This record gives sequence, structure tokens and C-alpha cells, in this order.
Amino acid sequence: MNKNVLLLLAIVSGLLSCAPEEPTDLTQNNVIPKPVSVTATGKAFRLSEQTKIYVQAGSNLEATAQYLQGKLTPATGFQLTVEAVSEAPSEGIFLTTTNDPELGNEGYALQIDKKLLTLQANKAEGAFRGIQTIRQLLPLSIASSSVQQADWMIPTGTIRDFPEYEFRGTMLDVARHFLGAEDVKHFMDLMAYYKFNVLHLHLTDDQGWRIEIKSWPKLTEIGGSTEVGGGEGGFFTQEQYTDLVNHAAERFITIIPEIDMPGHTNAALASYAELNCDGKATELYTGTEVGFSTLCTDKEITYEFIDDVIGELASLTPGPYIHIGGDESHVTKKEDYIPFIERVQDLVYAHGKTMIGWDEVTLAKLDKRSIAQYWSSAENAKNAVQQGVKVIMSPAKKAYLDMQYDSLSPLGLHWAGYVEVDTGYDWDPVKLEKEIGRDNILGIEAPLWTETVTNRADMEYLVFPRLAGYAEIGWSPTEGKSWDEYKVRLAAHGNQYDTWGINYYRSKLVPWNK
Ligand code: TNX
Repeated sequence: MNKNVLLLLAIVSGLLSCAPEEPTDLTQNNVIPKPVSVTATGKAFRLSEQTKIYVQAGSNLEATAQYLQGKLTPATGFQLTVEAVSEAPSEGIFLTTTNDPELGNEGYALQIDKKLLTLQANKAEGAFRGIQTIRQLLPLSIASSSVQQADWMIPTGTIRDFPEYEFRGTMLDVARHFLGAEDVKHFMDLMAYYKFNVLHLHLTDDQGWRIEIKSWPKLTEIGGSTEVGGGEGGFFTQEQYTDLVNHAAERFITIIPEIDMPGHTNAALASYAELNCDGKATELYTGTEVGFSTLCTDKEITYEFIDDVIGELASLTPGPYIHIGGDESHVTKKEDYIPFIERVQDLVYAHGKTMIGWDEVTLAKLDKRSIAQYWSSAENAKNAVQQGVKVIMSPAKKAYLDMQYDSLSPLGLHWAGYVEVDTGYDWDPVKLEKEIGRDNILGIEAPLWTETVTNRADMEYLVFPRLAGYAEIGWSPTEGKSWDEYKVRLAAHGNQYDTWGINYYRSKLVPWNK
């Protein structure tokens, strides 16, 4: 045998002996949203029984370290105790703060060496986002809630990552069908996995009023008592709402409460006769039509009511925003609608919050701090830009989680078209309307309206896997993105959904792993 053959044999036997194969190329990861930059150094870091999670003493990363431990313990079965240290350790996982302006509030840097994995961020928020990346770099079975046999490796290298948009949201309509606090928390846990930072709760509509207002108790007693289809409805007590706000805060998610007005108000109009122009309470409504209700815009009691509602909500909500809806007020005359929005806008600022409204509110004169949410009218979005008001991009034909995937989808609507998984992923907020440029865009939001959604499984089916795509649009740089590359990463997330027992749409366009 000559030398070359011997060498070849040595290599082959070497390869065979080190089974299972080591995934040592960090650039071959399935992380969603795709990180800004990744370099690989070709070795592997291993979690073991002995691994500890260290956190820089005196930093505010302790809770984040505990969260990481909570995510890694069930599947590995390892203790992974959290310990504060004043100097960088030589091995284990180390969470530490840094001062790195490019990373901003939510960015992070990962340095993965054979013995030591270091996560750096300016803020706890950034460390939290980085932990989602660590979770996604580990073998898929890390998602399991019971102990799994696996080689818990992460390829070595570095990741630097930070978001494109500061506002990356989703919305849940808990008014059409009520979804309870446990479902909302479950949804937030999944949002966190994808680095979302805003949850907009559509709390009121024609079919239901879902938030307790102590000064107007009939809103929930009467207005919360049903839903689309005539089911029993429900509402969040203020305590439950606070619990949701806290759950969100632990995940660095801002809750935006929406009270839709002057249209979409039948539940309020059925609860209090005095809010109607004719002084008669309406019937409760359980259908799915839109645009038939309006508050009486020229009665003073209407503004006392709104002031009370916004006041209670503002004091329960630590985030900076109150959403006032303003959409589809088809039975409010334009000359009534505009002063109404302007007056309500003043009330929002009087309670120390920033106003957000659906794109129709741009017909009114907006405060420069106010934000318009584009959903269908380019004209309205342009009004916003002309007024110097920032826009949240939620184009129905791309970003509505309640649109059917295709004509066979058992759930969802299709008034804005079908939104297959590739359609939901493959668009750029900056290229949608030529008048709306990058500087006008605060971020993106994917709303889930619930006319056809009655429970958690329905919600999951419409949300997954599209949610992952919206996360990537909001977070990752547009350059170098492609559906063909993305769909392979998404396939791996299908395995996570299987492990979590999530009901997701197995689109034929995605090369699922099994
Ligand atoms: C339009 S989007 C609405 C909602 C519906 C949704 C259904 C918007 C501001 N208004 O009232 O639930 O379509 O897709």
C-alpha cells in the first residue's frame, strides 16, 4: 500500500470512530430570525452534567440566567446551577453585560468556544433575545419537556445580532372569540422564542368587551357575556390583565391594549343605553359583519366614558401605548369621525400615553408622536407620512394571520387573499408602498383576528408556521434573504412544533423533516 492509501484509510477510520457526527459548522444553523452575522470556528461546545451558568456579579442578568436554566433543564436533565462571578470563568456558560453601541437595547453577541460560551449584551433584554438563539442552536430535542438522550453540542464560532426594526409585534383579537389568559401566555412564550417584543391585544369589538373597567361594570357583565357564534365569551379581570402584563414583561414584551372606537363598539352600546344617540341599548351581537356600530360622537357622556376607560387602562398598562382602533367606522359621518379621533387623541395624551390607531385615523390631524397602523389603505398610510407620523406595517394581504393559507384551509378568511407560508415571508415592508420609506416605518405587526378561531388549536394552526416569517422580516437584514434558504430552516422548526404539541399548518412548500 502506498502512503496516500494509508492516509486515506486513516481518515476514513477516524471519521467512522467519531460517531455521532459532530455538527461543527456554526453557519449551518436553523436560527429564526436569521442572525445578522455568524462566523464558524469548526469545533463544538458541549453541555454536560458539570456545566454551570455563570452570571456577572452585580449585573441585572440574574433573572435571564434563571430563565435559560429553566429552558435547558427539562430535556438535558442537568442541574446547570446559576452562580454570580466577578470575573469571566474559564468554562461553562457566562452571561455578561457590555457596552457595545451597535448592539442597542436588544442586540447580543455570542462567543462560543470549546469550553466556554459567552453571551454579552448591553441590556437584559438583549441577553434574553440571545438566549432564544442558544435554544435554537442546540439539538432539536432540547425542546422536549422530558429528559432526552442527546449529545448537547453547539458548534463553535461567533454571532453578532441585533434587530432591523424596534417594533416587532403580533396581535390577538380576544373580542370575536375570547381566548383565556392561559392561551395568551402560551402565545407569548412562543412569541419570545422568535424575539417579538410587542403584543397588541384587541380587547373590544362588536361581539365582546374583554377587559374589566371598574367604573363601568356592565361592559363586561353584559358586553363580555357572549362572542361570535353565541358562546359564553368571557373577559380579563384587571388582576388577570396585570398578570398578563407581568408575564409579558418577563419576556421583554410590551402589551398594547386596544379599545376600538367609534365603530366596532356594539358590545359597549349593548351594555350602556346612554352611549347610543337614541338612548336605547342595542342587542348583543354574535355575527361577523363589520362597520355597523358607532358611539354617539356628539354626546358628552361618550367622552366621559372614554376618559374613564382610557384612564383605568393607562394605569394598568406600563407600556407607552394605547391603541384606539378607529377602523371601519362606516356609520360614523366623516365630519363626526375626525373631531372624535382628535378629541380621543387628546385624552390618550392626557393620560400619559402615546396613541396608536388603524390607518383610518390619519384622516384626522395627528400629534407627531402618534402612530398609524397600515392595514389596507395606502392613501391613509401616505397621510401619515405627510403628517410626519410613523407607521406600523400590517398589510392584510401579507401579514394577516387570519387569512387562509389556500382555498382548502379549514380556518380563516380570504377577503385580502390567500397567504401561503411563502407569501407571508417573502415581502419587504420598505418596498410595499413607494411613499412609505424605511424612515417612516416603526416596525411590523402580524394580527390574528378571530372570527373563525374558537380555541388554542385553531389559533396555533393559523399562527404556525407563518409567525416565524414575520419574526424574520422584523428582525433580520433584508439583504441575502431568500425563501429557498429560509424554508430549510423553517422545516427544523416543524420538529420543535411537533415536540411542543403545536397544531401547525404543514404547508407543501416547506421540506419538513418527517
Ligand atoms: C378587518 S383590520 C378588520 C377587522 C376584521 C378583519 C378580518 C381592521 C382594522 N379591521 O375588524 O376582524 O378585517 O380579517
